[in-house]
Amino acid sequence: MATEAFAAADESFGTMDTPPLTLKTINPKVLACEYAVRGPIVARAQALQQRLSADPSSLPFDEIVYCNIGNPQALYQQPITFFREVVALADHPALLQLPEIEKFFSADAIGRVKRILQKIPANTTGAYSHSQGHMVCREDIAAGIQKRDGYPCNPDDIYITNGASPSVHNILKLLIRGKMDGVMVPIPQYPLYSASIALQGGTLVPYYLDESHGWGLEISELEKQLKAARNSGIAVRALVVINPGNPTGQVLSEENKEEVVKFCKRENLLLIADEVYQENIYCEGKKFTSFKKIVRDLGFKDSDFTLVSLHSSSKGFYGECGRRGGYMEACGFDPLVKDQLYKMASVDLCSNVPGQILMSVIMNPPQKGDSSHPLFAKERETILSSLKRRAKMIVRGLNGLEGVTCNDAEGAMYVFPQIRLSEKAKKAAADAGVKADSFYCSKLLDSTGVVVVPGSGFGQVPGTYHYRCTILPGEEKMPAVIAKIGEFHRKFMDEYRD
Ligand code: DCS
Repeated sequence: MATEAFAAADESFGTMDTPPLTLKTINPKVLACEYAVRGPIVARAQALQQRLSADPSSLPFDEIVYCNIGNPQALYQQPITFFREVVALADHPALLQLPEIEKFFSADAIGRVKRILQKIPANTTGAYSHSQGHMVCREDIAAGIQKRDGYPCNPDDIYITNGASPSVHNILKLLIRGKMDGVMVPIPQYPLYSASIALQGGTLVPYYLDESHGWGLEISELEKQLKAARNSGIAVRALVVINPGNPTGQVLSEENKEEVVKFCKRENLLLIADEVYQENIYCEGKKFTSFKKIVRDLGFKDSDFTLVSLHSSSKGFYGECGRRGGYMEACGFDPLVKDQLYKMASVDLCSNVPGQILMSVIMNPPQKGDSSHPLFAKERETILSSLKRRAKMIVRGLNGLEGVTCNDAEGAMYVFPQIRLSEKAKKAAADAGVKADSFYCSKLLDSTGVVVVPGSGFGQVPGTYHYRCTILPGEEKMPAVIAKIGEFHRKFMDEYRD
């Protein structure tokens, strides 16, 4: 069978005129993989950006506002001083010799860098590290996790990666053996999961979040979808939970998380807890509790429960997406499987060392009494309180529009409004050969310069239409962005009224 397939493929790249790679001869799993956050609408936005640079009066707006991606510093969010001081000094330790160094860098950043560099072999960020990351960074991350959860964390369970994305790829690579292996993923979801499952050739088993209950996660839905998948022969192996949610912004309650843990235990599933938005909580009365804490609170030890928890330097109040820091904590893995996970990490040699250091300071930030603490606390509070105001502002604006409903962004960085589109609009989209939500989003881009991502890129209940918009434009700009979206929406509704 396999030989036949290759023989057939050979024919298509057998001649000298055919390039070694064509769409017919590349890995079909790559073709099956989609990632809407940087999809066609964004490509169009980049083309419009070029037109605008060449001739600023060529379009009905004067700038492109990138609300398609959770990339805070691209929208001018400022980095946290302490984190940058540590990374800068670690990369150029000659600065530590300057006689007036304390005028430019805080005393605790200097102290932190000295401590880290002393524990790194050859004291340099320019050498490969242990494949899971330098032990000093893993120890600081583990100490941060322990402080957060109140339970021990073993640095050997930490795998530092270039952002959380490679952790997701690695864990799915480890898990998925073929088409009949299934991974339960929320719908709507962050498309890294669908993309990675497609690349590994597994099966995505969807479970729908309940929009009418604030994008709630219902255990009955998990049970229903698990049963359906198993009945069709799929070996369901893992459950992904994104909390706080992307693109949906919900923060799960503790009781709900307990139910999820018990469900995984009952059904023998690996729980993959994507907790990259753990510091982005805006909802009064809700707080972040890690799945690790819930698992331990329920009395499950490593020997009883297998859990992967993900975190990243890209999100939170730091938004250091370009630094590529992230980690996964893998709890309760069979030691022989851990060896394989280590082997996979070692094939990549190691993640970038400045990203490792950054992730370690994020998990072990200045404490009360440290010289940097007042500035750190102020920067943190300024960013988080502004995000909270922006989240409320945009939800209010969207809910004021005809045919639009939007749940609160309790956490994360996005809103995911539902737009009720007329038959006329749906027909116009079909005539243009695009999905109705893409049609709406590309019209929005063309008339306002605001870039959002169609809901179909994340998955949505068939027949419903959404888009995802970040809450990241600067607070002073937000009213204008909301006004532009509103003005466009009113015109669109009038133009396509049935
Ligand atoms: N998990 C979730 C839920 C995410 O939203 C993201 C990034 C990641 C993992 C991986 O990010 P890093 O590799 O940078 O750690 N979010 C993308 C998004 O939806 N907008 O921006 C990027």
